[in-house]
Amino acid sequence: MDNSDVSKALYEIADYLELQGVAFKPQAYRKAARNIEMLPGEIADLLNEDRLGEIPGVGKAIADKITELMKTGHLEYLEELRAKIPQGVIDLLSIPEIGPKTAMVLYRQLGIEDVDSLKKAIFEHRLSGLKGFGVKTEERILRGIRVFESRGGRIMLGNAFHSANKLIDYLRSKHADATVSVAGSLRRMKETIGDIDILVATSKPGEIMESFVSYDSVEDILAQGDTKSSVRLINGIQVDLRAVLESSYGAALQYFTGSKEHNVELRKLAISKEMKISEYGLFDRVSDELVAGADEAEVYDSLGLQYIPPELRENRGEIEVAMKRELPMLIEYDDLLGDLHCHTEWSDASGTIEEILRKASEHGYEYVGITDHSKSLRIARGLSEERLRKQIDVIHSLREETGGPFLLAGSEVDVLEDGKLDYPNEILEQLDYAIMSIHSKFNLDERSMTERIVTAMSNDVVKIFAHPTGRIIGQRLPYTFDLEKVIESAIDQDVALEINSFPERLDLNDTNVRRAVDAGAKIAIGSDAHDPSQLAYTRFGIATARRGWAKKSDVMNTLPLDTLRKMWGI
Ligand code: DGT
Ligand code: CA
Ligand code: CA
Ligand code: ZN
Repeated sequence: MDNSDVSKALYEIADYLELQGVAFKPQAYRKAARNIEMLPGEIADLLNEDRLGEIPGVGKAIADKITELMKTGHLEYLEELRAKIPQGVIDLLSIPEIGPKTAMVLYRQLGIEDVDSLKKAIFEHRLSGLKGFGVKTEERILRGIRVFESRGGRIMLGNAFHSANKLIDYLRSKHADATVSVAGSLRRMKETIGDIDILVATSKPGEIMESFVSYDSVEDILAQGDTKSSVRLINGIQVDLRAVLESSYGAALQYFTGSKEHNVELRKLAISKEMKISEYGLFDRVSDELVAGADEAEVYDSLGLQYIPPELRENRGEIEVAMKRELPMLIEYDDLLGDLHCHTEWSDASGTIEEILRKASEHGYEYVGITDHSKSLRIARGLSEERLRKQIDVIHSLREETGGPFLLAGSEVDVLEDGKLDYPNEILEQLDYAIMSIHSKFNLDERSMTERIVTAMSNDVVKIFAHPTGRIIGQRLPYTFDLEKVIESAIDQDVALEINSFPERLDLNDTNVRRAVDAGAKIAIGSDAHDPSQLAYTRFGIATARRGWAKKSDVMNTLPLDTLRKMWGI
């Protein structure tokens, strides 16, 4: 039970009271919740020292509730509120256009319990039957739902990364003397991000907070203080900014990078070593002397640990391994020597082969593979056999003309239902390599799907299996197949499993990468660029590889061109 758990419970109470039409009390609960969120220390310490009343906005009644919740893990008052109204009704309040009165009418009269049942009711035009509601109201609420959904859930790493970098550049440009870093799940490069966390070390927190809340893209200031401020950007993303002194910057960076689960383990380790750790530093338990604070690496070192890169901090065994100093040397962000998965305007992308080549050169690559779609994939304007032959010729002649990265003639070939590839062998043989992909017939049973994949892999021209599970974040689940068997077959057949770097895909994901790498499979990190600028997406693929504990040597496209060509016999 920590600060955020307590404030969450208080916010929930506030929402319930608001739904019931209670005056003033909701604001009081929210104020207390906000102040607890902003507490610099642990609320557990205040409870132990009987000092809850010192938190602004926390009077006797709220203090009693906090005490009950923290001591028993249960709060009777909140349970009673929950018993009266389903929690989903609270979510309705987050939809623009819906206030407490409307939410309660929808719940009482139509039994609408959450956003999904509200959508259903609108599609069935059940709202327009209510007094004071019309077709116009339905449309308005539906638009509100769209807005709610676009900002409600977690955001794709790619979007968050972009927004955060712009904001960080802005803060750095205005405060050259401050140290600014990203923290939280974004620093860990998780595939989706709840909110962006930024940490600054500064002796003038007030000034940086002022710049932060007056940033161009800020839509809403949720909180502003000297140690923490929160805003919502116009794109709906929430950003938390925390300011600390240089002397505790390393400890704060460690703490706010998380994950929470990693931190919990680290705290246990500190205790076992007669130390205590917080966002202020690592301290000797007895003397209270500071052991480490300014430098993050020193925090890990002082705990007897090898430095743990942020991408590994998920409490997936990294602390134990770091204790033995056996963490893998992860692939680095500049280790790729080429990109083997790129599309052009020959199929469904924008940009020419020459433009891809130019971008590849900017990335410092030795080689780049053009892999447009195959003929069956009509929606992606897949290349007919004739067009593919022509493209191969074009690639060969461009190869002669231009310096820079070496152009490889590839193809992203669909795997048909029976495991055959979408082009006859005589054409496939003219390619330098093929990537196999499943883009259709996702609903086979596990055995047939596994068989289909394994059959396709046995074709010699296939060097990479693209986006192996087919999942699309927030849109499509992976198809059903036996990943263990596919990994085995990939190893046997010398086929690399791709980490598709498209932010919506990141497939294989981190945990599957780890399974594949542990088993000894090779990985290929492809951008799947559908525009030359998207070659930069490999950054997210590399992040996923790192989160899957992959080393440089696990990744096929860190190999120099010569080695690759020898390996492929081209
Ligand atoms: P997110 O935003 O859901 O993608 O995930 P995070 O990991 O960025 O989580 P967030 O934004 O709630 O907090 C940032 C970091 O701050 C988190 O990774 C660890 C640390 N942190 C926040 N609250 C707590 C807490 O109550 N206890 C501990 N031990 N750490 C916390
Ligand atoms: Ca976060
Ligand atoms: Ca946060
Ligand atoms: Zn592709």
